[in-house]
Amino acid sequence: MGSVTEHNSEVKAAMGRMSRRSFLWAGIAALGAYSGVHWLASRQEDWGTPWPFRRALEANQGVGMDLYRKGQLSPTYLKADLTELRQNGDVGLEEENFDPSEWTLTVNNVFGKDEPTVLTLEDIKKLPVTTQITEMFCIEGWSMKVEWKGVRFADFAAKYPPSSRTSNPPDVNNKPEELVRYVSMMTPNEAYYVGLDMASALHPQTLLCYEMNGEPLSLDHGAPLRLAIPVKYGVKNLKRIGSITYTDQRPTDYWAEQGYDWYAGL
Ligand SMILES: Nc1nc2c(c(=O)[nH]1)N[C@H]1C(S)=C(S)[C@@H](COP(=O)(O)O)O[C@H]1N2
Ligand SMILES: [Mo]
Repeated sequence: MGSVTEHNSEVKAAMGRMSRRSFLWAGIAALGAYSGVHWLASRQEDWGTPWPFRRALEANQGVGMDLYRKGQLSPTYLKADLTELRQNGDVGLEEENFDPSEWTLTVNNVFGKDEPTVLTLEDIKKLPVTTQITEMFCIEGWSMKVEWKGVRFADFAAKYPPSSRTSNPPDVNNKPEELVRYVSMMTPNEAYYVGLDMASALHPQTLLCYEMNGEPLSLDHGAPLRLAIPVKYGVKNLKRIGSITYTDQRPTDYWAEQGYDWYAGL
């Protein structure tokens, strides 16, 4: 934690306002940087403020959009780099008789629709397929490199668009800044939920996934559909997506409610 003492007084003041738990995150981030996650470390420098301290500066909505504008990509890997799968976190996966073949996805606030849009896995699979190998970092201090297969959230949003905040119709590909600013995703039982800034949701590496390492998702990895969002920590990689809601109000978030950074960005 030596580096913490070197931060400027603004950050120190912010630290004073943080919970012990957030402080723990700072330690974990420092540990990550120490163990050679240089990309992570440099990303923090780019943004000026290490992310665990950003909670006090959340008025700065520019963080996510910045990432989007710079076009920064998470590193991608080869099949030879894949690491063993790990399972972690089962909040929202409690239903014992959950049947993925009966599953549907509810999309709220699709542009021009008064009623929720209800989709099946077949509907999702009709969208362009993307495969990528990226690393998922759990805040507990481990990571895994996974081959994810699914559809870009950006492709999904182009087909099922959020509303615009202007009088123009939404243009997901060309004018993402005009869209409502957030996306909420929840498990079917609403026990686990994540809030995402639109820029991170539309990042080209953010995928709605139905396969990991060439196999359909298992139940404990979030079958039949989960989020892979390598610009965020593991906590945001929601398993078993039941609903997607476009909104201009910053959504509630399971771990942010426990005092963690809302962005949880890498
Ligand atoms: N529904 C749900 N999704 C979740 C969690 C959870 O508890 N419930 N935990 C998160 C955390 S903390 C991590 S690190 C990853 C782990 O994904 P994995 O089980 O595929 O390794 O899932 C994320 N998604
Ligand atoms: Mo995690």
